[in-house]
Amino acid sequence: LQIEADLPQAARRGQMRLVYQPIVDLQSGVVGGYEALLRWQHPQLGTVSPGEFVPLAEELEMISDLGSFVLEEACRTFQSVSGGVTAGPDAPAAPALQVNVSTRQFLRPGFAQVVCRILDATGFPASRLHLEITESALILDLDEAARTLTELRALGVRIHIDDFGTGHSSLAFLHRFPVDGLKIDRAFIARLGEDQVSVKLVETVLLLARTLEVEVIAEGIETRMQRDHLTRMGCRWGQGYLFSRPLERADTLALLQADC
Ligand code: G
Ligand code: G
Ligand code: MN
Ligand code: NA
Repeated sequence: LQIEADLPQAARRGQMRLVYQPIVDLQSGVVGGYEALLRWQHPQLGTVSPGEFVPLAEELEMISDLGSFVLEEACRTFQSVSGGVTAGPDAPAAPALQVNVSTRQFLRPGFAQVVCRILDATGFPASRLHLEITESALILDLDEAARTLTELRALGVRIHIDDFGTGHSSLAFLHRFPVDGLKIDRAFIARLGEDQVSVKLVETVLLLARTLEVEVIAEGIETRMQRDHLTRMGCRWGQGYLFSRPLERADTLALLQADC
């Protein structure tokens, strides 16, 4: 497989880059954060999706290096803009940086130490770093997950559950593993106008989030109808093509600069 042969050198050859998708307050439109999304620009194959190469990187035991590259690049990029700013008491909160962490990367012993080292090296504030993990990261190895979560929270890093609703986490899990936010999978958002079950599901997640006092982000919002529906249901945060596609680094920096 060509991607298997080329993946080990891809980052070193400068073929890996991050794009950043804004996360907005659905009422005001104000940007509250950005999700970093990895892109592989392959010289022959064009853009290869992380959906394809992240599982491969996990199999090839390369996910820790790739994941560290992502974390460091994202933190460095954000810190390069907001680093020198001392916010006054009335200043709006600096935007969060959401970074995806694969299950194997999360469960690898020493992951929290890697995060700690990158925060130290870049100077990026832990409280602005929100890691997105999926439900499987919590379920596959309960002890390691509990240990890592505790260590990350001690650093002040926040944890969001990505693709929420598609995995197997139960209420008991959310109780045992305290997290800071849930991202409602875009499959449910896509069906909001079409079936009542999706509406009920989204309402249930919103209620759950309110009860647990965690943030909710609705993913994959593509239409005003979806946005309005979510706003009426009390969802605060949203992300999707309606607001913005993922932005190149330079465009992200320009937006961040304007905020500072
Ligand atoms: O951006 P796109 O829709 O192609 O992403 C496809 C999948 O890859 C999504 O599940 C997304 O969470 C994941 N992904 C995107 N960027 C990263 C990354 O930097 N690290 C990991 N582990 N997964 C990522
Ligand atoms: O699994 P995760 O939620 O991290 O995946 C995020 C992926 O969703 C990114 O690859 C991003 O490109 C994609 N995405 C973001 N907004 C939209 C949208 O409005 N519609 C669709 N179909 N995909 C989106
Ligand atoms: Mn994500
Ligand atoms: Na998702």
